[in-house]
Amino acid sequence: SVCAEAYNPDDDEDEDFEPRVVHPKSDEQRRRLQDACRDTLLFKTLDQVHTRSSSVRLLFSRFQEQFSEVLDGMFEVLVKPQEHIIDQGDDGDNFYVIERGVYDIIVLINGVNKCVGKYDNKGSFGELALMYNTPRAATIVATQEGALWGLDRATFHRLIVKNNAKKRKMYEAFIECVPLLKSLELTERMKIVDVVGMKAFKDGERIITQGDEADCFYIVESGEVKIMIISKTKAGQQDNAEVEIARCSRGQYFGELALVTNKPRAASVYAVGETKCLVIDIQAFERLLGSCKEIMKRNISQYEDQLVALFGSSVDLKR
Ligand code: 1OR
Ligand code: 1OR
Repeated sequence: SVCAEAYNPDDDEDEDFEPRVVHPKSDEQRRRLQDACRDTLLFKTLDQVHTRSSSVRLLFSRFQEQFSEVLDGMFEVLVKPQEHIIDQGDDGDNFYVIERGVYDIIVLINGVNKCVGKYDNKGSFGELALMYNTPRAATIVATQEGALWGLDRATFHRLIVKNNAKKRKMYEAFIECVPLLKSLELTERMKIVDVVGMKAFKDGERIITQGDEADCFYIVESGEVKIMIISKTKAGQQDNAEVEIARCSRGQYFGELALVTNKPRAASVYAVGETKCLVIDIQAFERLLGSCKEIMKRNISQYEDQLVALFGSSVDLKR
C-alpha cells in the first residue's frame, strides 16, 4: 500500500509550481529503489542537461536534487504472475523501473498478439505514452511474481519530459555527425536522443565483457574505447591473453554485434582515457535503429575477414 502526500517546497526556484509528490519509504525500500534506478537510462541525463556552463559543484547538487525528486516520486508495485502492467492502446498513467521479475513485451501485429521481447530482471518501460501523449504501444505482462517502481505521469513530465527539448538541443549537433544514423529522418534521430542515456567511464574501465548477455548499444561521444578479444581459435593453441582488435572514437558505435546476432558479447570493450558514451537499450535499438541494421550487418561481414586475417579462422562469429 502506498500513501502520497503533497509537498510544496518554498525554496524551489523552478518556473512551475506544481505540487511535488512524495511517497515515503523505509531505508530498506530506498536502498532497493536506488539500486534499481542506478542504470535507468532516462535518469542518466538529468545531470547532463544542466551541466555545461555552471560550476561542477552546482551541477552535482542540481543532479542530486532532481534525482532525489524522482526517487521521492516513485512508489513500489508488487506484481503477480500473468498480471498485465500495461495494455496496448490504453492511456499512459505511469512509467516503470524494474526491480525484479520477468516481463513479456507483446505487440499486436496484423491482428495477432506477438511476443516481441522481454525484460529480464532489469530495464524500464512505459515512457512512450507519457513522452509523446500516445496510446500505449505494447502490452507488458509479468510472467512471474515481481516488483516494480512506478513514477506517475505528472512527475515524469515535470522531471523527465521537460528536459527533452534541452536534451535534443544538446545532442543534436553530435547525433547529426554519427555516420550510422545518416539515413534516418531528423525526427527519428531526435526520438533516439529522447531515450538515450549518457554514461561516463574512467580510463581502463570495462564497458562490455566478452561472453556476457547483451542489453544495450553504445555510441562514443568523447574519448576512445579499445576492443579486446580472447580468441577461441587462438586460445585452443596458446594462452588466453586478450588481443586488441580495434578502437572506436567520437561518432563510432560498438556493442551492436550481440544485438544483431542474438549471441553473447563477442569481445570486451575498455575505455581509453575518460570516455563518454550514449547508451541505447535493446528495445529502443530494435524500435528505432531497425533501418540501420543493414549497414551494421555489412560492417559485421568485414569483421569476419579481419578475423581470418588475424587468427586464420572466423569460428568466433559462427558459434
Ligand atoms: P508505452 O508507454 O507505449 C508500452 O507502453 C511500453 O512498452 C512502451 O512505452 C515501451 O516502453 C515498451 N515498441 C513499443 N514499445 C515497446 C517496445 C516496442 N518494446 C518495449 N516497449 N518494440 C519492441 C522492441 C523489442 C517494437 C515492436 C514493433
Ligand atoms: P558485441 O555486442 O559483441 C563487443 O560486444 C563489441 O566489440 C561488438 O559487439 C562489436 O561492436 C565489437 N572487429 C571490430 N569490432 C568488433 C569485433 C571485430 N568483434 C567485436 N567487435 N572483430 C574483427 C577482429 C579483427 C572480431 C569479430 C569476432
